[in-house]
Amino acid sequence: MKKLHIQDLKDRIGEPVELTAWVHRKRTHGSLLFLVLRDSTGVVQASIKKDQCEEESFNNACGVTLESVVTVKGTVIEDKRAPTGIEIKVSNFNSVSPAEEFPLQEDTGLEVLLDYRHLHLRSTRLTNIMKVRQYLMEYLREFFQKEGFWEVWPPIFTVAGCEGGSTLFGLDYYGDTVYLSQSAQLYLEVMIISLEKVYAFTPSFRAEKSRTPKHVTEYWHLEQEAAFYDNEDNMKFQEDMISYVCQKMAEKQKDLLKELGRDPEYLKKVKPPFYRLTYDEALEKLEEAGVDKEWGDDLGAEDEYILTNRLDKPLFVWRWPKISKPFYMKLDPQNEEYVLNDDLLAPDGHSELIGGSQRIHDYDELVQRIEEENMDPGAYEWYVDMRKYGNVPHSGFGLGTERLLKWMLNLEHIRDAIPFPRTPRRYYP
Ligand code: NSS
Repeated sequence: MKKLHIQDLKDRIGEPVELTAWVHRKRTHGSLLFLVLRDSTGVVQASIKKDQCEEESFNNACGVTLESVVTVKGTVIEDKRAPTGIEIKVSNFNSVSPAEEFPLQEDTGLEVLLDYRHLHLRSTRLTNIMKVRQYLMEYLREFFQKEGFWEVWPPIFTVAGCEGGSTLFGLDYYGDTVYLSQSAQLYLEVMIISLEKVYAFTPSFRAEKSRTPKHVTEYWHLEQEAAFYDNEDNMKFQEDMISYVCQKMAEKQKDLLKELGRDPEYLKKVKPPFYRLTYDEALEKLEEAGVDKEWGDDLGAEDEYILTNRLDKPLFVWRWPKISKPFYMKLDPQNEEYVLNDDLLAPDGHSELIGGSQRIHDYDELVQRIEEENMDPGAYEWYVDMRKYGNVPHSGFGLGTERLLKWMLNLEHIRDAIPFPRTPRRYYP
């Protein structure tokens, strides 16, 4: 059964049609009833006049509730006053799946909206965001294909984290403890030895303690790993990738962007080179702004805001102190107190989009770093082992796709960038 869609109606002006859709809005003017009908492709106005359709149809239509599924038969006409410039003049109306009174209204509060996420996802705004999200994933994949990368599928049950133990979710695995993946990086480092340039889209899990507009406990992580890429190649790839998806979105999805309140021109300007500050330079900037930080401190939300406020494209903060970053990052041969890495920050305090680095490929250097960090070498045995058999310099990064979407659409909170947000206090529905 192939259904007619609202987007196809513009090609059917003057023709009789039968459309099945949801009742999005309803308004009456005496003997004239207007319904706005919705499906996945958009909305259309349907007008039902008492003297132009069967009496039973008119009565049924008058009693229809919002979110009911209905089938209308009628003629498509052009009407400048209708929201989309066309209208269906209805001759026959049928309620296919009536809805109970819809519990969500314009003024429904946030917590209730989240409790009813299964219904709220029908809203025009969230529907449009989900469409942009799909396009974002598509354009990202397209970029990787264009650059000759292989997509790979790492595991979600893992034996060790790579971003520190404090945000690991552990679970019982037939009597053993395993962890939900924080990052696929260590596994991607395996895959590059055979495929050289790889990427993966996976869910990553972080047992975050803090509730902020940029953290969820489950997010979609896009990770890249490439043999023979140094840190500079890695940063270049990141800016080309971000710029590619911004250009493509601005070019192909103008209407969606405008409906969501983001000017496509803003995204069009996101072109390389991005801004760059070394960690030390970033600290100086913060000091000028009156923020005192200890060398080695991480950057907080406030700091990120100060550094990126009103920038027209993202900012790399690169070459961080070794003490503030994980064990696997390659030490800077110029000064081993630093690592060859970058964090890519989105403008206007939209937070860190990407964390990337060159990796340690030398066996002894890696063992030494694991010991220095007092980590359990047993958990990383296989990761270290592969350094014995023909490893090469390599780099990679991880991008939080919800964060990228949050910035691209200027969303206030990351929860709207994902259909069913998981936060420390919420895993329902
Ligand atoms: O911890 S990261 O900075 N880096 C890694 O996990 C590396 N092992 C990735 C790699 O090199 N393959 O996380 C990467 C990105 C970070 O920049 C954010 O954009 C995103 O993952 N991220 C998150 N997004 C949403 N919610 C949470 N809690 C979150 N944590 C990280």
